[in-house]
Amino acid sequence: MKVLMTGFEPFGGASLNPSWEAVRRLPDVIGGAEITRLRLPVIYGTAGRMAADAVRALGAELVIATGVASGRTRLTPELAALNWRMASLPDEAGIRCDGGMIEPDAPAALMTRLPVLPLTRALNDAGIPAALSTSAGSYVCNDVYWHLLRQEEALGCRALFVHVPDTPQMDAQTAARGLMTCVQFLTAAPSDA
Ligand code: PCA
Repeated sequence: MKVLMTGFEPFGGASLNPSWEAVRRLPDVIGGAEITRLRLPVIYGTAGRMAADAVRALGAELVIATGVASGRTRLTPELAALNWRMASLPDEAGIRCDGGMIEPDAPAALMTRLPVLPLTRALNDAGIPAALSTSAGSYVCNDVYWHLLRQEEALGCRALFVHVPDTPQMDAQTAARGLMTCVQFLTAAPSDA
């Protein structure tokens, strides 16, 4: 099984992005899954398109996109993506979105079909502080999640977004261990669970 893992480039003048620092530490194989890592720019639309193109090119059956959420102290799998862009911070192409739908004729929100509550429990059981989040925000992380969930059927790929805390709330090694647990849990056959 092929799995795409994405992290983001630094943004807003930061020198590192903890999501990429975690993703780049992942091994090439986790359980039976082949891992491909992709670093996305923090740009509305472009990042989501790049992630979807990579899923298509790889034939990935699972994509786990990650980004940093400063202020959080736990790994937070995201339940849903909002059809909304709104952030005071411009993206890295200089675009600022003051509030508006990503796709005007589409649903207001989309939920992942992956078992996020059992996954959150599995993370905590593995010693990784985790909590289910009901909001991926309305900046570029949410934008990527929206694009992936919206195209799940067309891509034949299940999607999950996971926010990682900023350092030093969680070090890159622990975040990477948490992402490995996500891959193991989500790629295990039901009989292995
Ligand atoms: N975090 C931002 C965008 C990129 C990132 O790592 C977010 O939460 O939207």
